[in-house]
Amino acid sequence: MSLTSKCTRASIQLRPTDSRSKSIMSQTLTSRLDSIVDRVDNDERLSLEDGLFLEQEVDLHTLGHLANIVRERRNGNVAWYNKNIHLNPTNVCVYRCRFCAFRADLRDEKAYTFSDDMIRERVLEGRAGGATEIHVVGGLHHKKKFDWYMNVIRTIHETCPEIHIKAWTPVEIHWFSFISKKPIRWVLEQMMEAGLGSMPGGGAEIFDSEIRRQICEHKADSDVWFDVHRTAHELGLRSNATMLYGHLEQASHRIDHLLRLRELQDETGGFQTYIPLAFHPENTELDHIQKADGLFDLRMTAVGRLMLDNFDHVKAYWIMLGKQTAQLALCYGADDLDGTVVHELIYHDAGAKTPEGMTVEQLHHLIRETGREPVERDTVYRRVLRDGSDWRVEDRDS
Ligand code: V47
Repeated sequence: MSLTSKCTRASIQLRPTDSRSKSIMSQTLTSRLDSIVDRVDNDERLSLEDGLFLEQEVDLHTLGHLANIVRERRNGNVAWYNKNIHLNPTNVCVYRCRFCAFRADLRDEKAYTFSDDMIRERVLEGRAGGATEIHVVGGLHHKKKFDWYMNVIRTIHETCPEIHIKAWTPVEIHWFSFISKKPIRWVLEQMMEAGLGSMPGGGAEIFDSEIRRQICEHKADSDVWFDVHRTAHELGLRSNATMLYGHLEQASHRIDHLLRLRELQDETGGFQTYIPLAFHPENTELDHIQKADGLFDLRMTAVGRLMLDNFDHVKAYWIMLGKQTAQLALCYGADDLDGTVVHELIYHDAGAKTPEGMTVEQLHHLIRETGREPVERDTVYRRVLRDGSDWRVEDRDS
């Protein structure tokens, strides 16, 4: 195994000044890596210092090798995917996150808001294509009352009760609590009654308060993000978690972010999947930043897999990574490619060049090319048995 020394980044290692100290340093690094390898082999927890070491000192192939051990231990050779459709009911948003290309002001030319008929049409399109899930997130509209957001969920559920509704981030739930003047728990209960099935992982960005202040000031902070997920888990909802990387953050912020996720997962066990998200700068206020490259994306996938020892799944969101990096990610810790993803807007507004959706045949081809076995899942990772657009979930005991 080889080690890299990236001296230009903030580093936990001492810089060598002569050949003797170089050799001492190399021994120290090697024994540190040996200790990590042993712990990964024995399914033991890695520390904050290990996380920084992995990020800064360990080469990508070694990272991938280690992450793949964890990936295969949890998911074997399976690569999960689902048939899903996206609905962003409005892009009008009171917040002005600097990384966001999707949002619009009330009177912007590109501002839009879905009517009930448009929502129904989207859901019926999903049903006709055999989607098992609808992923719903959007802006926080200046003029819409809590009931409008409730109506989005109710309309979807009434139109197609069998489709799983994965909707709203903690940022939205917090906003609903603010406009309804009701507690978070009440908001979640109302949404569940209307048809909410689980929550996506968005709105996490980077939990560090100083970075958060610089990229999304005013929006719900990390305490709120965790409070909403904790409450959702207590109510029996499963949820996902993301991390937005490749903007103003440093390695220490990323490892801190992962450890905070791991801590809540120890407490509740309610997270299903971790999704590392690369910042796409086009059409944002941070467009001077160069997008992270594929090698860095793989690094983030692998480090996430290694640090989040209590998460079952790591997603390679192909829409964001591009198809080839997403394929490689299946050998660098990821076990899930997300889905057919029809009508994605958040990444495409920010310059993503990937298609807005993929067919099941294309997903199968992509997965099989990597030597993995494609398995369709529903939102809560039950195997889906499919006959065209008809589907049912496999009994877990069969
Ligand atoms: O929270 C917004 C990110 C997230 C940009 O749970 C951007 O299954 C990059 O959470 N460049 C929303 N990222 C997407 C999300 C998600 C995606 C796929 C699956 C799941 C899941 C969740 O997208 C936001 C933010 O972190 N984002 N703008 C941008 N310009």
